[in-house]
Amino acid sequence: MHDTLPGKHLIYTYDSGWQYELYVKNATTIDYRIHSGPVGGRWVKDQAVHTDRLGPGVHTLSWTEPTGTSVALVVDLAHRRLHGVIFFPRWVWEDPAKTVCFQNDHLDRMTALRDTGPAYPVEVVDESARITFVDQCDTDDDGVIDRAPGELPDGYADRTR
Ligand code: FER
Repeated sequence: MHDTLPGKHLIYTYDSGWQYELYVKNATTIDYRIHSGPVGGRWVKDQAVHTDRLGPGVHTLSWTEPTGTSVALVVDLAHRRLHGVIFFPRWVWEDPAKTVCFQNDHLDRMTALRDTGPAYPVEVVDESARITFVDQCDTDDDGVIDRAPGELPDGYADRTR
């Protein structure tokens, strides 16, 4: 079951304390929510991603956001570890709050901010994380990530599984 990435629903905390939630909708699409960190409160549906399987339980995901932020993840489901590299454009790193929203409702604003920049120098944030929650959901389920992080029941992201 660790060899299937589509349908996986994960919650993980980077060593920096930043907490993220990821739902792999299918092999080329993710939905996600950011629970804490500089872009805490941000959430996104239907982000196009590239995925691959490196070996038993080990998968990669990588994508570029409409903001120009790029992310590359290695997910080790068997050991519940994850490694992320986030490449923040300068404007996001300087004022992350500008990207905190339900991005799908603000795509034109995000791409306009991206095009205004500045993009450089890119801030590379390289972190490992502990996966605290794993569920196998159906694919293409719009109910897994369907509201803002702040609208979830108390303790939602603290559940372990
Ligand atoms: C992650 C790291 C970064 C992640 C998403 C991001 C869903 C997105 C960051 C951004 O757009 O600012 O592990 O997983």
